[in-house]
Amino acid sequence: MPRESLRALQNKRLHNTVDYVYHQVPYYRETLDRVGIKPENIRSVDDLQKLPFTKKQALRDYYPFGLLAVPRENLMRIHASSGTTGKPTVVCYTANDVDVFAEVNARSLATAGARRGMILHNAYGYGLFTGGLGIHYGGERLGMTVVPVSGGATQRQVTLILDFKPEVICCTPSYAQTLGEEFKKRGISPEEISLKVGLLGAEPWTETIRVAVEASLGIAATNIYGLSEIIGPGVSQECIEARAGSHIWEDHFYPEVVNIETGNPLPDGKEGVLIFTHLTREAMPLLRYWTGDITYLTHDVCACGRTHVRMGPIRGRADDMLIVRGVNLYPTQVEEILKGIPEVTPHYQIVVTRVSTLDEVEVKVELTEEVFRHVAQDVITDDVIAVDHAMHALRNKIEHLIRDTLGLGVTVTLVPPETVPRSEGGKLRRVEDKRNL
Ligand code: DLL
Repeated sequence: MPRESLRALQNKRLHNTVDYVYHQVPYYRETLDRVGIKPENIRSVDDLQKLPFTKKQALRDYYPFGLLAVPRENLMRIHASSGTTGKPTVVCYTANDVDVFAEVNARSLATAGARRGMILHNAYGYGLFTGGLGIHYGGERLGMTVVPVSGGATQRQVTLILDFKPEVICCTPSYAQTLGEEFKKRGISPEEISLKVGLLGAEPWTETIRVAVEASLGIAATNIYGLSEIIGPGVSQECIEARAGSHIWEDHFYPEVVNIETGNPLPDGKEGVLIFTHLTREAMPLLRYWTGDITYLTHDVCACGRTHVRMGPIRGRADDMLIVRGVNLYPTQVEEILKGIPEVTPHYQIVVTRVSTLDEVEVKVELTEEVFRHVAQDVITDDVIAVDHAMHALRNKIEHLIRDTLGLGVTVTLVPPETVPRSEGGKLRRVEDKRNL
């Protein structure tokens, strides 16, 4: 759709949504009344800035059904995201919302190169988590053959992939790494694996992981992004043609990126907090929802021809950002540094502790199989001093790189292959913050 037509559609849908929530959701009527805004004041997306943000706290305060714009009986589905603290965040769908959920996921799959008739190995978790069912409905809508394997039971997953020969896999990037390692252990080369493309998401990942996963599974890895509050997976998707940012399905979810401190909108290319406004949601529409995810937008024309705006990779969540001795640190920044070091794998873990008043960061970094074998060999042949030197030098190199790039002193611990925690199907937590802040 040409951008002018898209804009006209967004303006109309936005006005309808604001009018709808003003009349159906007491929370929004009160919020808009408080800032003196009436639905007729919101005629175009340029008026969005007049509206306050909706934060996650509102969903907690009105748990479970207080933000519904429809009678509870009209709900077809309820999902929830696991709250790490307290109550989960509940998200509700009417039949029409489930229809849009299927549509945006079918669109995402097609954008990644999936087609009718292909087999989809869906290893996102089924249940309250939106990943499994969202992709499932999308695959069916596109006319694919869906294998609802869900997360976990890695041995069985590998067997099913070998037997059914799916072309498409959907799972978290960390679980794709786990599967890749399992194939390798079984001595199966990437050329022998039928998979052609992966839609990986639900957690932050980097080019390092993309390269590793593509090499081990023999796929083109694409990014799929989404969050429960907006719909689940299928909010944005990288196109197979360019794989340069993820197209946001902005005819349903209107995006903005704003300054984390001031809330002011940022221009293309500038990183800030990603905000979404529902344009077609029935059960629980949200205005200017503060995702907490950090990224940037670009309206540059994409090589694939799609006109939908693109977002960059998610650097992390504003609330996942570690502040260590005053320095802001995202785990993905450490990952980007490790990428340049051939002796180590993309598997790492960051442990933060506080010794009296001082924060200490330990980065556990896994040696590659090859380097580790050399080390072991030298130890056996009694060249322990050489090993000591080599490992000391490697550790120093990584510590210096991190200090020079991030301005943060850390301790690097080199660990043997396969000793850093792996994904067992769901999202992987790469940070252990033991500070009890
Ligand atoms: O993770 C929905 C989803 C399922 C997306 C399957 C993609 C694939 P939640 O559990 O509510 O929903 O978690 C949403 O996960 O705010 C981001 O912080 C993070 N996230 C999701 N996709 C990506 C991605 C699902 N591609 C939260 N890259 C979001 C980085 C992502 N982070």
